[in-house]
Amino acid sequence: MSRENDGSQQGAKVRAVVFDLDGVIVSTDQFHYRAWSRLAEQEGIPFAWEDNDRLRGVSRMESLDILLEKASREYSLREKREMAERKNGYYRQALESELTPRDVLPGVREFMDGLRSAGIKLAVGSSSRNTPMILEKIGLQNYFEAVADGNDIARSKPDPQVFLIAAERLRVAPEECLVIEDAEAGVAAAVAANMRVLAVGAAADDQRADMRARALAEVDWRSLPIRQ
Ligand code: B16
Ligand code: MG
Repeated sequence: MSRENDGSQQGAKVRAVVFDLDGVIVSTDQFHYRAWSRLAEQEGIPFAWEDNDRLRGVSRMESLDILLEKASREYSLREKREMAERKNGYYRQALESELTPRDVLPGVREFMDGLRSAGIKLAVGSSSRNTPMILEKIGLQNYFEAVADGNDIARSKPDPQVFLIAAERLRVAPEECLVIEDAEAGVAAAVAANMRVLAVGAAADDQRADMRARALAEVDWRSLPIRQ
C-alpha cells in the first residue's frame, strides 16, 4: 500500500470506516455492464466495456446520460426514465439469480472483522439504490452499524452527501472517518466530506487519496491510522 498522509502523525485517529459497496465489497461491474449493453443494443447505441468504466460510482440517471452521448438522437426525460428503469430491471434480475455471498471480494470479510474486533464502527456509503438488495444477497444485511445509499441522497458522488449521512448515522465526526473507494467520483466525495480515503481498484492511482492499493486484499487493516 502506498500512502501520502496516513493521518497517524496528524489529525484525528479514525473511529469509523465507510465502505463504498460496488467495487469495494462486491464486484457488480459485469452485472451493470450486461444490463447497460442489453439496453444499448435495443436502442442501437454503441456501448463497450471501456464505456462501463466511466459509469463507476456515478448515479443511474447520470450513467444513462453518459451512455446516450453516443446516441444518434435526443431522448425526452420520460423516455430516459423508462430506459433507466428497464436497465434496472435487467440488473436486478441478474443480481437476483446470480449474486451470492461468494461474490464478496477477496479479503474483505477478514478486513472488516479485524476492524470490528478493534472497536472500529463500520458503515456503507454507496450511490446504489439497490444497496439493500445487494447486501441481502451477499449475506451482509445485518453487518453494518449504518448504511447510507442512493435512496437517501439528493446529490450523488462526487457530492459528499452520502458519506456525511453515513457519519451522522454512526455519530462519528467526518474527520474521524476513513472512506474506502474504487471510483474517482467517490474519492472526490470523501475528500469533500473532509474524510480520509483509501483508494483501491480502478481508483488506485488517484493522487487525491491518502492511501492507495491495487486491492483491499493487499491491505492489512492494522496499517490504517485507527484508534485502538
Ligand atoms: P444503481 P457504488 C454505484 O455504486 C455504482 O458504482 C455505479 O456503477 C452505479 O451506477 C450506481 O451505484 C447506481 O447504482 O443503479 O444500483 O442505483 O460504487 O457507489 O457502491
Ligand atoms: Mg464503487
